[in-house]
Amino acid sequence: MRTVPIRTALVAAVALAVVAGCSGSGASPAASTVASMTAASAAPSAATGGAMTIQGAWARETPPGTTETAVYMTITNGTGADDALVSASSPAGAAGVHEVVAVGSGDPMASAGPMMAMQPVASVPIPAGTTLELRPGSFHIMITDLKAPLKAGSTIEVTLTFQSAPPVTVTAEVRAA
Ligand SMILES: [Cu+2]
Repeated sequence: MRTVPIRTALVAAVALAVVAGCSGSGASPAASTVASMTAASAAPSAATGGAMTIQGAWARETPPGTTETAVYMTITNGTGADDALVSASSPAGAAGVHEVVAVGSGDPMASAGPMMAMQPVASVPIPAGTTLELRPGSFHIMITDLKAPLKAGSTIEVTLTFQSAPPVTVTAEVRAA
């Protein structure tokens, strides 16, 4: 497994993908999920609130002419029960949960690493007591068809829907990135 090159490619690919948009990524039916979920274990003290705790929510400022962005945050499951992030919504545009995957065969003769693409994901597990990190190169909330450009310093609201826990609405700070 060529995990190191993939990790490097992830960062670069996402930066490119955000600029170029990812509307074409849905046309990759042969995409194989190589990027694996990394739900880091949360400190026990973070799981005593009895609820989903969202921290550090931010959205990427949109370059001129772009009508989509990605939103990142950490979600800690303090409900005491296994759960999953299943969908997202936002008054700013059309929101969905995305993952970053490697596409292609991973041909060892190829000089370049696997190509990265984004695609919708139906559900992201968040076991009890763990923290799911939505970050560049991994899971994120994608917002397409933005009604207005996002300027750094402004905010947007995003509502997360879980399999079991009640929905949570967070305010994401727009940052230049
Ligand atoms: Cu995306």
